[in-house]
Amino acid sequence: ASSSSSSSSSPATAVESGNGALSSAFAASADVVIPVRGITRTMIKTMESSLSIPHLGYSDEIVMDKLISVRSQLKDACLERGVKITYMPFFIKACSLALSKYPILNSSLTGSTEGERVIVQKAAHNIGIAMDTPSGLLVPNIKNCESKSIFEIARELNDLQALAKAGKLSSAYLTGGSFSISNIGAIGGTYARPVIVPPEVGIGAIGKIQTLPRFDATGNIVKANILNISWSADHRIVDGATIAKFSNAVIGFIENPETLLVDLK
Ligand code: CAO
Repeated sequence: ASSSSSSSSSPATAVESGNGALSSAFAASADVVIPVRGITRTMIKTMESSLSIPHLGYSDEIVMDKLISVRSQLKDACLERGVKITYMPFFIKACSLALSKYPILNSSLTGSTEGERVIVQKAAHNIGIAMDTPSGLLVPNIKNCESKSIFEIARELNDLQALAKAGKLSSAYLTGGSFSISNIGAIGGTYARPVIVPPEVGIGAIGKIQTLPRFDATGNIVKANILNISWSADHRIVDGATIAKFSNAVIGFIENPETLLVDLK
């Protein structure tokens, strides 16, 4: 999930960084043994548990033209209030609104035997954000996005990024998530196959915005800002039609950001 490079770092330094990603620009002269601990240990545990979930993959593209314009209009005003606003808070809010329509995606499947099993649809939209931090992949969550404004979500995301950078994310931020988003496009790439974070049942991966040719309503080729979105859902309790409808709802909010105003609280 993350990488680091430094022409002056030795293999020993890279091992000490603890993120398990050795990407020094020189060829190592000997094998390096990396102890599995900390975030790497947690990642192994989470991913092994995720393997037991049958992942349903679904992707689509989003025309970002209107949101790019909206964000550029709001960017300076938010900065004056001390908050950097990116596309993420809009995606988080759009997902929260879509989760209200399709609450099965904000659920957990509990119980290990057939008789014990129940689906718990959660009231709180605690949306996890996959973060590439200096110590590796972490997924802190923003609690109760259903009752927060886009500005409040942006402010919390700024705070989480600062805490992650300083290595100070406490377990309160890292537990209790109910749905996740991974902005892999912040690093690069278009499509992904995101891995569900148990006990959640859904995750979305956002690709990078690309300027690509598309047809307009009259059949002319136009420049469009396109972002690909890839979803994974737990196919034991979420079917293909539901993830497709959920995705359409998110796309509707992002392509027409004015529709986010209707549910403003
Ligand atoms: N396409 C185009 N531009 C993007 C973008 C995308 N997908 N994502 C971010 N940007 C832009 C932002 O809008 C911002 O632009 P300005 O400089 O003009 O303001 C800039 O890139 C930097 O954004 P950011 O990365 O600081 O902030 P963010 O809110 O978009 O994302 C975070 C925050 C934490 C999700 C991101 O920094 C990150 O860590 N992404 C990696 C996630 C990851 O590791 N996923 C894999 C998980 S599985 O191993």
